[in-house]
Amino acid sequence: MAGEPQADCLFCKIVSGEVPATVVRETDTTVAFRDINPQAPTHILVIPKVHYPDATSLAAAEPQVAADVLREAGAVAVDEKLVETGYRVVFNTGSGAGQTVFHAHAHVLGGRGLNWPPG
Ligand code: IU
Repeated sequence: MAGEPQADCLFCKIVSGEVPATVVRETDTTVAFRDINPQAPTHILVIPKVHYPDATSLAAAEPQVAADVLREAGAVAVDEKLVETGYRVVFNTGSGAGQTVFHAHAHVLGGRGLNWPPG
């Protein structure tokens, strides 16, 4: 059923605690944890606890939870002191855009200069 945990999903396993992660924030609907392969001095993923394959399908089905993810991305930026220097929130969507884990997630990147356009 839409939104239900998927047995083969790594991020569902992080939500359940089956797979460890360095969690920095948690709410009723979201978890934020450090990326294992950081692409910037600060690189944190914010995920919904419910399973949807990407951010736009989450937003279509559960817009309040999508808003929670975005709000938590902003809270991470405050916690990590990224607001003054700037930071990027990225939702890779589809394998052609670099998405490798098909459970919705926001990357929060900061702590260095970030070029535009991204690669
Ligand atoms: P992507 O947008 O789907 O490519 O992002 C997936 C991210 O999940 C990527 O940055 C990985 O380094 C990260 N990640 C992780 O933090 N922990 C893991 O066990 C695995 C991937 I697998």
